[in-house]
Formats: sequence, structure tokens, C-alpha cells
Amino acid sequence: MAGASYDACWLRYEPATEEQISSYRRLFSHAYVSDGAPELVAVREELRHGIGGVTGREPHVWHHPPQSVEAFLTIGLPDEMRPISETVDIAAVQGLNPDGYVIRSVTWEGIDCTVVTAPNDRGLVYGTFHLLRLLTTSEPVDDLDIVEEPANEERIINHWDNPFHRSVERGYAGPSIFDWESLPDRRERYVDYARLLASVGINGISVNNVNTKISAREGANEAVSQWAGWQLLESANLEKVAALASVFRRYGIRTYLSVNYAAPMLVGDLETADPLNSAVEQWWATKADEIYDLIPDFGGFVMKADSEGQTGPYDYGRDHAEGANVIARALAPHDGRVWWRAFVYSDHNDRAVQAYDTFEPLDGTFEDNVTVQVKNGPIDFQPREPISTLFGTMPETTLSCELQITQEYTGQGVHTSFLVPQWKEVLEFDTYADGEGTPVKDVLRSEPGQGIVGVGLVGEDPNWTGHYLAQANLYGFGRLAWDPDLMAETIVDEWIRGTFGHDPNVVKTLSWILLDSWGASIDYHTGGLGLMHLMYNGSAALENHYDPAPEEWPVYHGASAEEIGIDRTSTGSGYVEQYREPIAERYESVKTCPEELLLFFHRLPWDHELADGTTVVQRLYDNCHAGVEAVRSYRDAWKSLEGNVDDHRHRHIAERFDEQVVQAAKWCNVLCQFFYDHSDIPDKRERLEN
Ligand code: GCV
Repeated sequence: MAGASYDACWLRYEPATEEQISSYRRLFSHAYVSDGAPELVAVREELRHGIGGVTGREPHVWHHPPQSVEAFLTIGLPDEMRPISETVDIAAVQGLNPDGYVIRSVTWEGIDCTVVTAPNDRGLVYGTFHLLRLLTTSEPVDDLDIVEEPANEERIINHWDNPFHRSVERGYAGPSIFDWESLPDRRERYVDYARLLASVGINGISVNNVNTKISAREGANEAVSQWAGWQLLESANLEKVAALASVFRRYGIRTYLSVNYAAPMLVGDLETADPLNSAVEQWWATKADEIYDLIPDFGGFVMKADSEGQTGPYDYGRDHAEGANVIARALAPHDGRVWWRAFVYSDHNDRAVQAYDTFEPLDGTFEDNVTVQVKNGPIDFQPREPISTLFGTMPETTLSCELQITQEYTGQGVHTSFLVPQWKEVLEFDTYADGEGTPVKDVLRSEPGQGIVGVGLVGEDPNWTGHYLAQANLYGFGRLAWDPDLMAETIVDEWIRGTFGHDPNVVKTLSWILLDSWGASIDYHTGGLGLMHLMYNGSAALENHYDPAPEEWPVYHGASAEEIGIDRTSTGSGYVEQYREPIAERYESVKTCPEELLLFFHRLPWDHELADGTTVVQRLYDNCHAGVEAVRSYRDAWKSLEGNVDDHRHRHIAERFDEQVVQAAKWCNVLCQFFYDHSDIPDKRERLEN
């Protein structure tokens, strides 16, 4: 990325601190790297960038072990290169989970060697990035003994990019980075994107929107409808997909496509897409063969069916397992997989219950190579939701958890909201799927094909993510998908050091801002008691989801003159009963339901008293105000870093904090007015100006 017109994010590879630089130079001025697979080309390139940047000297890369040096770095499979095969336990390395790796300091023929080895070539890429991360975080590296395996086999980004038109649904960082008109020509930026993804352990990318036929959505603008991504399955376009796949492959990343359920009719010339029709089955099989001829490591298909205007098996009176299985059978001979989204809903008095009602009865009926992709919560990526009931109730089904990295409901490209704490909350939640102590992260890690999926946020903007600080969400997503046990504090620290360097003031101030920011965002966007969908929708063609408009969505918050909240207990919509015990019991009672989800599960009088004696309405007012206060303190703290961060990034972020303060105050005012209009109980505070 050196010299590129876009930002290097956390791969800036700034010079190391005085304390470390001589040790890094001693150990890494020479490298002996295997030249086997395409991934090794990526490894060599990264060493040049990384070691070159951190030590100020590009390493000398050898094709045989250097003899007359004090120390060298060596990277390769365990049985391929002498310094490695003679110093590590080959069988132990080969026995690691795919993508795992070992980094070890050894002595070989009197020379200090740092060995990076792995059971497969992808692991070498991850091991290389790990080593470079140690350098950018200024860690000592003289005596390493690291063994890593990813907790989740699948760690995938889903782009919601509309091919050809290059718009991005819920994207806040400019147009799509994928230039389909010029593909199969490759842009340097694809390589740099692959580097960013691989550096945090992401191993899959779906390159187009799950809404593959947007014309079905009323009011969608003409150009978007025309170019929605179902056409990518056409033979003429597959070579474009193959070109992208060849870039990502070098970084161990498999490519996926979102496809339309009616593809046999849209792309093929069949008159039906009925999954039980033999011509349909044959069509999918032939299409899969064609794709794998071009892209042998193709990952598979992502499917949004029977949801928000997309077609699906319901059109033919079939269920979702019948719908998914026909496509899965086409992919199975090629080791491909269907990622079938559980985001299915229709008119219903409580949308929360629908994913479970649709999918739980189908547990055990999906083919082995179907992953049911479940959003973290039952509604739709709200600032905070309870955890989807499906994670605890589909033991016979391969599941993945879909998180949203792009900030659709948490301030989009303007607000700072670091989402790792949210994702930690999701992954640590105890589902009781297999008795006490079965958190979501363990449900996901037990089976092949399970894992974590994130809705991407990257676009053509020079800083990739619209807001410099949103880069931390992409970084954090990958790191957490690799290792859900990592602490948010560790992730933040790594990201800041790679991105802004080691100035203690910057590290301390920015860590605090980021770690605190999700809580503030919940407070002013929702009032902090579990209300959903308080935002403005906009039109189908110009969707908003940014401004406050609580009056628009009465079914989600249930505000009346007497009460607020939705009754999802056993005497209400019954959603609570979809959880296993003792979760159901905990949420069922107003007394034990956690305050932050109280109004998600219960409909309560405005003056209902909380544990500390404060009324519900006063707590809503207080939380909204606290959120604004917090954002003001971030703005001021960031301002104090002027001079410690380069002017360009400092100003960009400062301007966004100024705007966030204005927007947070607007949210606070609109919500508080709304609460007051219904409850007739005044806020004990002044209206906020800014
Ligand atoms: C891609 C929400 C978003 C839509 C998105 C949908 C989904 O409704 O607002 O933009 O569509 O979720 O996840 O499919």
C-alpha cells in the first residue's frame, strides 16, 4: 500500500521503537522462505513490506538456508525445509487444525532461527501476519513459542455490494471496491484488501449483495434493479468472479457468491425453480460444475430466500431445508457449501418469533454442507438485542452467526461505535444448548462448516471504511472470529498500535473512547432498556436508518399513553419460550430480566419502578442524556490528541466527533420528546442544544 492513494490501515508498518529495532534487525534481516504455493508469494511480499517498514531494511530473501549469518527467519511447511524439519515436531504441526501455525525461536547449526510453520500454506500466511503483528505492537521476539489454531473454521465477510452499479447496500464508505466493468482486470486495491483480510484471519468473502434481485423491492431505483447481482452466475460473468478469486486465493481466502433462488429461471431458461423438480436439480449441478472448472476452490453460495421481496422455496410450497438441499447437493462433490440465511420474516405480530418458527422444526433435515446463517439477534442488528434463540435450539444443524460490521443502526459512517464488546456479549452468551456452559462461541466451534460471518463495511473511500475509527471494527471482527476468547482490550491495543503507533497518550485515550463507545451508542439510539427500531426508515430507494423517528414503528416499541415495551413473555408473543431454561425463566419475570433488555421482553407502565427506585421513563431520559454526555467527552478527549496524531486523520476524526455530538443530541431530544408526549411525565432535565 506504500504510496497508494488509499490508507494502509493497521498495515502501516511504521519503524519500531528504539528499544526493539536492533533486535528486530538482528533476527529478521535474512529470511529463507519456501517457494511452493501461491500463498508463499504473498508471504514474501508481506515480509518485504512489513520487515522493511518496521526495521527500515527490506530483508534479504534466500532460496536456501543462509550460512554466514547470525540469525534468520524461516517460513515453510514442516517437512519441506531443513531448518524447520530439524527443529520442530513435524507430526505435531501437521496435526494442528487447518489454518493453524507455529512460531518458534530455535537454534539451528549455531544460528538463531525464527521458524514459522503450519500444516497448510494458508497457515503460513496467518503465521507471517502474526509475527508481523508482534513487530507492529512492539513485542519482544527473541524467545517465541506460539501455537495458534482458529477457533472457527469459517471466518467470512459478506459484501452487500451491487455489482456493475457499484452501490453498496448499507455501505457508508463510497462505492463498491469491486469494479465489475473492468474485471477480469485486477486492481492493486484487491490485493491490498486481501492483505487486510488475511492479516486478521478472514478466510472467505462473498462478493455481492444478498439482495440479488432488487427490482422486487418496491421503489428500488432502476439502475440498481437492473444490475443486482443475480447475473454473476451467467457464464460471461464467471470469468470476472474467477479473476477476483485468483487474487483472494493467494491470501488463503475462498470466494463465494450470493445467488438468487430463481437462478434456474433468471440465468437458465427453466420455467420453475421448484427444488423438487429434477430439471432444477440438474441445472444447479451443471452450474456448480461450470463454476468449479473456473474456480477450483470456490467456497459456495450465500442465499437470502423468502425474505424482503427475494424469491424462495415458499413460492413452490417447499420448506427451507428442501430449498437449501437441492443446491447443497450440487456443491457437495466440489467441497462447496450453501450459506442459507435464517433472516426470513413476513407480516406477523411479532417478527422476533419467526426465525425459530421457520427453522427449528427443520433441525436435522439440512444436508451436511448447508450452514444456516443466523443473525446475532431476532430482529435486525439493532444496537443491542437478545441473542437469537436458534443458537441454543438447533443441535443437529450446522450454524453460523452473522454479525454486522457496517454500522447500519449505530451511526453509519459518522458515529464511533466500536462493536467488539457487542460481539463479545453475543459470543459469550450461555445458550444452555448442552447444559450450563454452552456459550454461542462453543456452539459455533464444534462442527466443520460452522463459524462467524460479518456484513462488510469496506468501500472505495481512501480510508476504506468511511470513518478511520471504523477500521477498528473490521480488525476486531477478524481477530474475534479467529479467537473469540480474545479480550476487547487486547484487540483495541493491537489495532491502535498498528494504526496510530505507540504514543502512550494516544493508546490510552483512544482505547478508552473505543471501549466505551458502543454503550453510549445504545444509550442515545435506544434509551438503553431494549427498545428496537426507533429510527427513520426512508423510502425503499433511499433508505435511511440513521435519523430518529420513533413514531414510525409502533409495533417495535409499543408506546401508548400508559405503557411502553413489547410483551414477549409466555402470555404475550411467547418469544421468551423459545429459549432453553433457565434463560426463559430469567427473561419471563420482570424481576429477573436484565434491565438492558427489559422493554424488549416486557410491556410496562411508564412509571414502573426499577430496582433502584427510578421509573422506566426517567431511566430512558437519563440514558439518552448519558449517551450524549459520553460522546461529548470523546470529542473533547480526541481534541486533546491534536499534535499526537497526524493532522489529516486527526481532523477527519475530530470533524466526525463534532457531527456525532450534534446527531446524538438530536436523537436524545427526539426520543425524550417522544417519551414525554406519550407518558406525560416530564424529563427532569433541560432540553439539549448540542
Ligand atoms: C441486505 C436489513 C437491512 C437490509 C438487508 C437485510 C438483510 O433489513 O436493512 O438492507 O438487506 O437486513 O439482512 O438481508
